[in-house]
Amino acid sequence: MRRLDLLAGFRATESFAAQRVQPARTFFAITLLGTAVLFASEHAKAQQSASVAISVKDHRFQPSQISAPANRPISIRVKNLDTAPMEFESVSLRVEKVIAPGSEGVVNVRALAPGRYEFFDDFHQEARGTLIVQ
Ligand SMILES: [Cu+2]
Repeated sequence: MRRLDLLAGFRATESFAAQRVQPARTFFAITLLGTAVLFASEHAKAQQSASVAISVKDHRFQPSQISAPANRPISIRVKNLDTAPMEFESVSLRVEKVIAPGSEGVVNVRALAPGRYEFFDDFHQEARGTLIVQ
């Protein structure tokens, strides 16, 4: 009889312990979730594109140098202020986009390593510029 009481007591303690485990498990799950959210937002920040603007007037880029942060996709807004179409092109960036006169085009570029990336107007090759990624 005594032994049974002891066993019942032990079982009670055991189930009590099991109940105590729940909050710890919840805490662990929340911590894990929090960490995941933190990593996801850091990743989102890294993937958020940086925006740079440039214009073309009289077949010249204005300004002729633009800069953007490294390791983030870049979206380059190109405004063509001329009366002729232009084509924003870059071999190193592997992009090419025709922009109608008086309109604007967005050239999206992948995340880049720091460096200098040349671009030009393929229709008026005297128009040249540099994207400085740092
Ligand atoms: Cu071209």
